[in-house]
Amino acid sequence: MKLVRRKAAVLLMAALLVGGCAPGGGSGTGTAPPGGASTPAAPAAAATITIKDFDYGQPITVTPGAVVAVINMDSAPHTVTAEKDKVFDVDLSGNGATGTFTAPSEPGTYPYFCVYHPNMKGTLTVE
Ligand SMILES: [Cu+2]
Repeated sequence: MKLVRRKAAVLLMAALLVGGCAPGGGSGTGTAPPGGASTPAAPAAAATITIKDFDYGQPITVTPGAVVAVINMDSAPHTVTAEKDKVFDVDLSGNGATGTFTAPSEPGTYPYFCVYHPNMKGTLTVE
């Protein structure tokens, strides 16, 4: 883990050096970050549910069929399981495990829960 982070730092350094040497840079006023900062990388998740302390956090709203990312910060495993016909169901082991599911294509409100801890409840709104 440490090694990876260090490698990333080195790469970042290299990128910065390259950027610094690029022509046209220098003393410009309010230089925009080098291109691509706003380009969505790959099929990015429309929203993220962060599970922490046995809580799903704020309810989220997404468009039909959107990809929803889930991250489980707890050490315990959790799921995001739709109450209605399990139209979505993702199981996450603990300690930062991530997963994704596809939001239903039908607009509506989708309550979900954790199969391991049924007192955990959240709501996904599709509209
Ligand atoms: Cu749980």
